[in-house]
Amino acid sequence: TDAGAYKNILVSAAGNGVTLITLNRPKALNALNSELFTELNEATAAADEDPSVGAIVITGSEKAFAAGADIKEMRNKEFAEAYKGNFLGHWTKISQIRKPIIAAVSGYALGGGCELAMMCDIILAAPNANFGQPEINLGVIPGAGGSQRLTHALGKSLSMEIVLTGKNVTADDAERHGLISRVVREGDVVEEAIKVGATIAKKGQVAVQAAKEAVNASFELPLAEGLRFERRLFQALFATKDQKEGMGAFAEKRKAKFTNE
Ligand code: CO8
Repeated sequence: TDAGAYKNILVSAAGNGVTLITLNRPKALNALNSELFTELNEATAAADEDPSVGAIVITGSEKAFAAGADIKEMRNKEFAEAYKGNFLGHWTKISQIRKPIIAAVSGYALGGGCELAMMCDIILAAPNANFGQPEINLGVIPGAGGSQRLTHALGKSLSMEIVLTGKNVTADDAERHGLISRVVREGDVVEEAIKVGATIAKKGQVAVQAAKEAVNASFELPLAEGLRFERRLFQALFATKDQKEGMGAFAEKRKAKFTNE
């Protein structure tokens, strides 16, 4: 899709194989309405298919990564309509993107915003980032992974406290408890996320996709199955030119030039 066709997001090439997607409803603190998510799905799917892209960065504004699903859009929904129409079911598509996605979070990442960040593979945060699942204050519960991915990341006690009381956690707390990989200096989070993306985009892309698949399998498979899955993928990579190039370059003391084959 032509990037100019999107109304709720901005898509740009950040160079070095990185696509930058900026959520762009700043006045609504990037509340995630259905149209925004459809656009996000289209833009990430397009990047996934584009051979010149090796990683995707998703960011919001200084004040808000995203303050949640759009409450005004949801407030009058009824059960039958939500259920039959699989309301917000299309949100799960982000987690099926094969290329690495890095969330660069500044400000509020609440409700669906926190869930979107957790659907990404790596979360980097600005010092003002704030994570939470305030759905309990709205008479509902998290609906896009908040009760599951948050618990995998933070453990039971803190996740329960966040989900049951609606309290938010700071960037430092999120780092301390393993929700994010690190806090980045003020003003630098997007640039740093693009740098990480560019580093990944330089690797052999077959191995990158296999690595993402293997790490994600650890959230779904029992250990023995996960180890078997990892080993099979590892063995399969000996069928790639990138493996010959990578190991050959090491032995010959030169830099590897991967061709993604
Ligand atoms: N939905 C719609 N509009 C929003 C949202 C939102 N989630 N968050 C903020 N806005 C709007 C405000 O209504 C306001 O609009 P207006 O200017 O027209 O009045 C504008 O953004 C600015 O917001 P505030 O004036 O409130 O800004 P403050 O700085 O005073 O406060 C807060 C910032 C604390 C973030 C506050 O806006 C807030 O509490 N927002 C709601 C946070 C929230 O409850 N999020 C969870 C939503 S529910 C959810 O995400 C469920 C996901 C389930 C997915 C299910 C998939 C199957």
